[in-house]
Amino acid sequence: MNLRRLCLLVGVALLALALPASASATTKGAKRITYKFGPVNIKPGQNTIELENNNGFPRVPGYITRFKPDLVRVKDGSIPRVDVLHLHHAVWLVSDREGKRSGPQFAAGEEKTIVDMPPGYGWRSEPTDRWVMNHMIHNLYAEPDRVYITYTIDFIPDSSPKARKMKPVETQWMDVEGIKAYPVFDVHKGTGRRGKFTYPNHDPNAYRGLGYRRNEWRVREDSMLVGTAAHLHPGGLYGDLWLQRGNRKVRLFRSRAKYFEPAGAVSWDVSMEATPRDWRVQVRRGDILSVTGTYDSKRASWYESMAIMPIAVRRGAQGGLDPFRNRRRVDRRGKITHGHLRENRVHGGKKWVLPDARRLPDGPAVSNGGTVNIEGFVYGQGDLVGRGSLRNPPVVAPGQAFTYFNSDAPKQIEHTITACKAPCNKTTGIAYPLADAKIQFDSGQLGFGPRGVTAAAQRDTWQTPNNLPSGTYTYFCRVHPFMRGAFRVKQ
Ligand SMILES: [Cu+2]
Repeated sequence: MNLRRLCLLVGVALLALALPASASATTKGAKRITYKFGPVNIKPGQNTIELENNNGFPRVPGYITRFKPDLVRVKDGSIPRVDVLHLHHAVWLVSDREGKRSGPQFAAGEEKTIVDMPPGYGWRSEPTDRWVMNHMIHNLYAEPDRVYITYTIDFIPDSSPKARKMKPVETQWMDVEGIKAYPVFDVHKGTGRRGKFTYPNHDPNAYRGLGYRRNEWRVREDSMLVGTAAHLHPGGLYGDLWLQRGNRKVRLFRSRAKYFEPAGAVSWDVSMEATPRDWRVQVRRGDILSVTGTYDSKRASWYESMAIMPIAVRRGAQGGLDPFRNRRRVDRRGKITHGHLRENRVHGGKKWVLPDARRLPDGPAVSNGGTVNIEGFVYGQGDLVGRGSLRNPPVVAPGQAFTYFNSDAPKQIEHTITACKAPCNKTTGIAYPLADAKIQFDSGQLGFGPRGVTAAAQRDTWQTPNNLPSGTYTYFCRVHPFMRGAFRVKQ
């Protein structure tokens, strides 16, 4: 979906208020202002994408030099734990009155990267600009909540003498899936090379039949790049920015994920490396920039992953290093933009009360083509969190298949059946459970949503594979990972 269509959708979206919450002086000539977008009402188990008008931006002309996103509860201002409420993404779309600047300007995922321009650079902001928020807040539990998306900016108004020396940058959106409301790809365990999967390089079906590559940007005028950092999901190792000129290609920056997570590259307990403050790269008209994302594929599958590297660009500007002549001075190690965040403190994977499904007695037999319902966040049979005989895995004969049906779909509650390594019965947290079973399967998010603007699979059923060897298969819901279940293949 292109941006124009996104903006059209805004017409039918709800109007939300964004209010300045606090202001305190910071670096010379700049004001630090926190805006609150919302309140956003969070429905039980929601995982939906919304587009809404956003009135939270400066009412005088000037420059935004720093941008720090967050998510806070309305009731007490606390930051929700990421294993409970999750800022899947927020994208701040900004357009000016003439339509010269238009598109995603700032973006955040749960890694909450802070954008901080080197001195003298900033995004132009006019009171006549139009701001739109594209957000996806994921409720991992059935309890409703209310939150604000907050963003703290450093702002240099035109009335400040500092503003006269400011050089405007714009955001060039670089995304392996191009500009889409839900730009995702799957990383399957065991794919790629030597335990690493790079998208699009390792996916033979990426961009098939398109006639162009979604991860590329052809530079239209000589320009200078000023900064970038990657957005990845758990499992992500690094995002790379490349430049091709004729038949020469060079890497401009590798944005590495620094995991604080004790279990490694498996959770949102991470900070991304951004370019060094003095990183300046000269690009020429006709150059092709591209982005790739690399994930760990040894430990688990990572469904619906992202790889995005927005670049701050001085369009039409000369200056900066020629990356072919200064390879080493350009492609240097970056710096993480924040330390460990307290909301990432519940890692999961501890002993819990759930049974080991492999030792449970057989549940009822499901006939070939039979159905197991999912309702009220409970798998109809074989739910490990359920009581008594509900826990016992339904049994299907080898070579046969049965269907999971999501009865919660009309309530915009999507569930998945995603294989996890048995017993898959430990406590839920940001690092557990994982899609780490030896034999992988995943249903997709069973449910329906607006076309192109949803994570839902646009169906409410999923059929189990009919080629599974005998055994007990444990699974979880990727959307609500406290949901655990099992089924059994048995003669
Ligand atoms: Cu679910």
